[in-house]
Amino acid sequence: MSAVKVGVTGAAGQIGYSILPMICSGQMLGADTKIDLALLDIPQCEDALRGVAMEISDSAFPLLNSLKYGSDPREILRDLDIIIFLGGFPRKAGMERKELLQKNMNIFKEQGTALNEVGKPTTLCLVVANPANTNCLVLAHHAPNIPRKNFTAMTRLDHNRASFQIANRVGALTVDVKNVAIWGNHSSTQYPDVNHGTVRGGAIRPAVNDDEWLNGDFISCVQKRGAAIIAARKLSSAMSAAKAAVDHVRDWYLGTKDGEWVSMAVLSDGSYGIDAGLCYSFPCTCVNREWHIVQGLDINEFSRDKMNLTKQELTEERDEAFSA
Ligand code: NAX
Repeated sequence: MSAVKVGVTGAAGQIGYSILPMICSGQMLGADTKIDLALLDIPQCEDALRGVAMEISDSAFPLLNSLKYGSDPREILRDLDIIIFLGGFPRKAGMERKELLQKNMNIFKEQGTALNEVGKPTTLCLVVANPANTNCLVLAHHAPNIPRKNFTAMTRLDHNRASFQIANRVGALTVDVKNVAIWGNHSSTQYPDVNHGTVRGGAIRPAVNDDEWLNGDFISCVQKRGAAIIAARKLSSAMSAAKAAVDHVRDWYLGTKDGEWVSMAVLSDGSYGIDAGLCYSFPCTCVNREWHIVQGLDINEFSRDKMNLTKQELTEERDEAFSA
């Protein structure tokens, strides 16, 4: 089998440092798949990126077929099979949300334009950099040569966090928890939904037997977990974000397990009343490198309100992003 060409932007950053060894050791695409790695960062981080590339080389990963790096998106994003977009402008003290959004819109406009010229129609894109859903929408908008279905944003970290909270509550392992779902934005308005999930093969609600917790602290814990990690570590989550990105790409590229779904932010097709085109997280299954939104789930009034709230936030973000 020929090597899979994997690109990572923002590769000199914290998530980059965690994800690159996972990719090169086969955790993402399997132990038999060779990797051609292409790393992008900004010119100001050239030295740091060179250092990361030296460390990757020195790790002597048996699966690493080739390695290139640089700061020109047209050169680095050319002809890739998979791109993980970690690079973005970080929020600084005193910065307005709108300003952060605009700075990142400019980055994703530039990278989308480059991708449109040098990408392949089969390139699969995962946007991790925040605001992830809206960055993804902007990237897709500026790369019309690539199918809309190839653009996704990451809510898998939220999905994994929700699975852990349930497992921990009932004394199970995360592998025993299946089919939680994250709806909406990767932000504090997201809705972690356990109504269709199972733990050790039985429904989550009766197993947990505490609706007050499930409808209250559980939801806010998952919504605010990123902030809790920053408060504790003085840095944003990186190891768990890297693991989630690897999980997202693996399941997309190699397929989800029978009877199981994962959460992915995708360009809505109008399912569940979410406006077509909005980048919204849904429960999805994947087969043949294509995602499908899980259909036919019953949505109660509590869920509908929460799904609408996060839809509203995404609509505002989208309008701001495209108003400039
Ligand atoms: P870092 O600030 O450590 O690294 C970001 C890297 O991106 C830096 O090396 C920077 O030079 C580079 N960069 C900036 N502009 C670029 C451009 N135009 N082209 C290429 N590279 C560029 O951040 P890190 O902790 O690695 O986080 C990366 C992104 O993931 C952030 O936007 C962060 O907010 C986001 N996250 C998203 C998560 C999710 O679940 N979707 C969770 C984790 C994380 O917070």
